[in-house]
Amino acid sequence: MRTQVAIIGSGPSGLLLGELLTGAGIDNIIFDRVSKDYILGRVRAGVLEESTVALLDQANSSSRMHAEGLPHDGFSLAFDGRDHRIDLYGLTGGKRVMVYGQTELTRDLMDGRERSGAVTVYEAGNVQPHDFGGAAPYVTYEKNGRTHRIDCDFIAGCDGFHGASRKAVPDNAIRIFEKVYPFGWLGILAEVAPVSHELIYANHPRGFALCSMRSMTRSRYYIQCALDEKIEDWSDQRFWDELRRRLPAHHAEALITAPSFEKSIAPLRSFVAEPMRFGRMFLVGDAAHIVPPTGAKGLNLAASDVHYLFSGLREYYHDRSETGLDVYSERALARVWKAVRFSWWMTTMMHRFPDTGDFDQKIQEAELDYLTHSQAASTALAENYVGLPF
Ligand code: RFL
Ligand code: PHB
Repeated sequence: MRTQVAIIGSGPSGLLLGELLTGAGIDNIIFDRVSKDYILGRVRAGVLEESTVALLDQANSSSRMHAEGLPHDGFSLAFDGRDHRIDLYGLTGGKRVMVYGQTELTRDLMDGRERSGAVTVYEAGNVQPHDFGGAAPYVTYEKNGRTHRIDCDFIAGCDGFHGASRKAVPDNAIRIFEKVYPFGWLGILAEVAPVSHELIYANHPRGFALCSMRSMTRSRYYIQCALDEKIEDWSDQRFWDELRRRLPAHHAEALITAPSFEKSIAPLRSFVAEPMRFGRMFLVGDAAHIVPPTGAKGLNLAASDVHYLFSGLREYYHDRSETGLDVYSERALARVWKAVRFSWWMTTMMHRFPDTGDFDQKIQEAELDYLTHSQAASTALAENYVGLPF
């Protein structure tokens, strides 16, 4: 069997790339190691930049997002018992973000793919990219006891941080930059109205907390936790009590609680692999880079990679030009590093590190105080949060 672009991974980056390629008449097949239901069971990102929304428009996958998503014009930074609103809309000359769950976005893209009839192979075992250094790459996978081979022009490695694509690159051809943070986020979902109509990022001596949402009746809350915490040790009651302690009093009093229906711990890491192109294989999204979730950038970076790769592939097939593909890695990495910097900065400013004391807490509060009272500093935060241009 043959296709033009073989896409490994059916997460947001693989699906979005697939939809854009199909829309441009470029044949593609997606392979994922797990099932559709498994992918739709993952709760992850919640905040989309306007550029990500525009790409979903371009992929014809945005109608439910526009109907059900929540446009947000600002968010709150809480510290030292008070909170301060960052007016994203005012500070950026009219930009906002869209609060819409990654699960819903993924479902919309999968539905679009089903309608167009493009092929996705779920539960494909041992998916492997081959010969991407030459002119005739191919992908193999196992299904129903047989090994299948798909020949292609290009391979898009959209298979996340633990995927097979990056692992297939020889060590001497790739450079890794990494920072692992000494804490994680414990997150829950509950069927309750959010404590505030906008997100609250809270810095507190007991640790960071984030109040987010999926809708006006479904809340997503996170608290910073130690890396060795066990989910079984966190009853709902313990979670709600801890979250309340980390919020300013007026929010703590307004918090509505209910049994959670999802609870998980995510480690925090910054990671970049360079370059993002290896001959005829391109790494996209989490396969190439990870950011801590504090800046809400992971999914949005996956979208900007897709934008650059899609324009390169469209130029290749429609205009017979390789220029876009040649500059893919450089263009993508320039935007990636700015988001890595922003996510690292916001993580550092908002979290309690195990080896820091009262002095560092005071420095964080001074930085937050400066940030919230200086138009220049708030503007820099807002400009990065809504997303730098592609
Ligand atoms: P994904 O979503 O990991 O999808 C990769 C797909 O590849 C498949 N796969 C394989 N397939 C075949 N063979 C293999 N060997 C394979 N290995 C893996 C997997 O099954 C999967 O289906 O990567 P993608 O598409 O690049 O998307 C990236 C985003 O998922 C990620 O960046 C965001 O979720 C990060 N993130 C956030 N991003 C934001 O922009 N805004 C946010 O508010 C935000 N919040 C978050 C987040 C991530 C979080 N966690 C859990 C890490 C909050 C959290 C808690
Ligand atoms: C979320 O709603 O899951 C979310 C929102 C903002 C972040 C991270 C996660 O910075």
